[in-house]
Amino acid sequence: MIKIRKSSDCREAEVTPEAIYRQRRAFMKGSMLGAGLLLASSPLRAALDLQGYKPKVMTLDEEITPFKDATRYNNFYEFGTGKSDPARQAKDFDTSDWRVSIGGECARPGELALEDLIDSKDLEERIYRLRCVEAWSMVIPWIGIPLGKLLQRFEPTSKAKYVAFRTLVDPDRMPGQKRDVLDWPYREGLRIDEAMHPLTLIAVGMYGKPMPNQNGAPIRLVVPWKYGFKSIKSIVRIDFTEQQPQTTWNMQNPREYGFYSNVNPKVSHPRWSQARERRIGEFFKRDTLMFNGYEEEVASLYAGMDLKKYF
Ligand SMILES: Nc1nc2c(c(=O)[nH]1)N[C@H]1C(S)=C(S)[C@@H](COP(=O)(O)O)O[C@H]1N2
Ligand SMILES: [Mo]
Repeated sequence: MIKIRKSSDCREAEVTPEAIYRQRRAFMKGSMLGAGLLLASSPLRAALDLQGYKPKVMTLDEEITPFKDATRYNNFYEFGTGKSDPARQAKDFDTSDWRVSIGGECARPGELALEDLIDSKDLEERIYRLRCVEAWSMVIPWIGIPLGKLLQRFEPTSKAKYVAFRTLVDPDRMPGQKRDVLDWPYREGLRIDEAMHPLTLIAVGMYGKPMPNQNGAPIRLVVPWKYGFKSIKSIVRIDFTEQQPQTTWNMQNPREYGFYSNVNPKVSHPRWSQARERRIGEFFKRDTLMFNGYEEEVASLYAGMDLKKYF
């Protein structure tokens, strides 16, 4: 079984991000990679200086999904329900002046612009597997910071047992919201210990670039041991809560989607097995790993829990 390095083994990169990508070219086939971190003008560039960051790098010795697949095969219902819809329909989504509100059970609630929320000095690159509940998977080099590092600044109280997330609601800018295929806003939630886990990332970029719109610009969650739908995109609100928050897919179909949604090859979706998956770009299926391959890091969070009941 291929293991990622544990987060505690993250090494501080001495080299520039460009050099890191050059080193990795052997297993990176994305066509944009020659461009390294030379960013086109973008709102994020002004807000967060991705060119200047010296990332800690968490590697994963698996082939990285080509950039064009990761940006053309998406789930983002705010921009349509087809896999190719988000790339087209989110093309002109304007994410400048983005603000995120943080509230609920914390001592220092606030509404912050992106650059006040995330210090570009803290940005790290993390190559993670992402496993969709629909049994396809990818390997993505994200840029972000551990969510816990962001959350602790707001000083959660002892009542903060969960963290709830919401996506923007704006049907004029998110045309998929003109239909009620989901009960908008898209909502997600984590138990506080899951949110604080060092693997949980709040991401603002991928492949050395600002987050593409279709992948959840300008700021999204990435929880690598859970099915992809937990990784909520285009976040505008984060609340610490005492009660377990509502989550979109659980509200939509509680029989099929639980709150936890940990990747688990032994617990089938009611309509299909979760035992195997197809890596985008590969022909043969591969076995799905317990907790998506992050068992060593996260299994202790669920010690004593019946994962068939808490799926
Ligand atoms: N706001 C929002 N976030 C979302 C979704 C969505 O429809 N809306 N889809 C989820 C699902 S089902 C998956 S698999 C991942 C896909 O992320 P990607 O398109 O960057 O691969 O985003 C998740 N986050
Ligand atoms: Mo998904």
